Amino acid sequence: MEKNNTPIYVTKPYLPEKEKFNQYIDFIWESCSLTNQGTLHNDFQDSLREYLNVGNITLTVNGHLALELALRMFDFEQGSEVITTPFTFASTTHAITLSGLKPVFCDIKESDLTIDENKIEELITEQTVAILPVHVYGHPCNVEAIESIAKKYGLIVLYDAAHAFAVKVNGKSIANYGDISMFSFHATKLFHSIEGGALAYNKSEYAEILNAYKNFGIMDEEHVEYVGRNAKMNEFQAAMGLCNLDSMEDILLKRKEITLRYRELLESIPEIQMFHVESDKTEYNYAYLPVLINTKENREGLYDFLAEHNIFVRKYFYPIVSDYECYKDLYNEVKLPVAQESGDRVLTLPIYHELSLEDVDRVCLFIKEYFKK
Ligand code: T4K
Repeated sequence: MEKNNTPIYVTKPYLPEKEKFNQYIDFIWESCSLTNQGTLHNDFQDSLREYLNVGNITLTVNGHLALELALRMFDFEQGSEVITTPFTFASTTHAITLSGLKPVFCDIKESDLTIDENKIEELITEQTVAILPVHVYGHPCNVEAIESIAKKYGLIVLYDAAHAFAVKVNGKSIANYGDISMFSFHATKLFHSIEGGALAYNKSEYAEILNAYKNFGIMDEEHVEYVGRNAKMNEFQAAMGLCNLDSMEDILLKRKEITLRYRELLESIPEIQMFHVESDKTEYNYAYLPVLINTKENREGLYDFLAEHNIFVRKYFYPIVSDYECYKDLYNEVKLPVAQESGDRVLTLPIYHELSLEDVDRVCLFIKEYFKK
């Protein structure tokens, strides 16, 4: 095999044309408005509202604080229970815990690794106030089933849609499901604003309070109505977001092309299970390239083998959250067999705009070589 030692990481941020970004930078220099809901912030908010086809957008400095703001908005009684998935990034569970609420873990489905909607009802108690599912890797949860459970029990649904930018279900933007959806615009996401996040929702009465919460609870110069945080997105972040939003079509096409190449090359390997979530019902965003390896031993072996060849894949999401040092004592008794096994077998392969099909071929050649041994 030809030796190519250029490192390939799991992801690489998309960067717009420097010239285009510089035009926004010139504008910032001229206006000397750097943060606190400036012109670019407001333009970005409007553009996102249109792109996501949703009633309201509240921009934030990152996705995690957006989740905390959304949880705070509902003023849940401290200690109340929130049903969520253990198969996610630390942020989802930490946001619940840091809000003084109790995460209750529900197992996931092997078919797409999202929360198992058939296991939610058995976890509902008098203390349950909300469901916080994750559209993990951009795979949409069963939004209809979750909505009907929430309606039946009077629960709030807050989606962690960190990975689900541009996903559509039943022809509708995913931002229209649940009470609020949180999107992350971190540099590692298919669409980013360096760091950044947004809350998307259709109830306009949430806007005033969320906008106050992200700015210390300040209503105007003489009135501070809420105990708020500082979670404001600045003008440089908004500039990057505005630049990148124009490239979405190109970004999605490129990621689809990469995904199809991986499928073509890997689907015949019996030790590897891939995911197909796009359908008549679902427009997917190709945000990640997760695969399940047949055993944990092979997952670890393949991870190391690829690293030896300068290919740095990731185990998103291992360990599952209920096994973190900070949570495991609380969840000893909780059985989450599908999440546990998926965490033991998952690998996310490199996918990013700049990744060439030759790079994909190189990754797949090494994967094939590993399984030949
Ligand atoms: N909910 C979910 C489900 C999430 O996945 C996340 C974030 C959140 C909530 C919270 O949203 P934010 O508050 O972050 O907006 C990364 C990201 O930092 C994190 O945003 C993301 N999820 C998580 C899944 O992945 P790390 O620690 O794995 O990233 P890191 O720094 O190891 O980067 C991965 C690879 O990307 C590197 O190997 C190289 C490349 N890279 C990264 C950065 C930052 C670059 O080439 N350039 C860069 O600037 O967490």
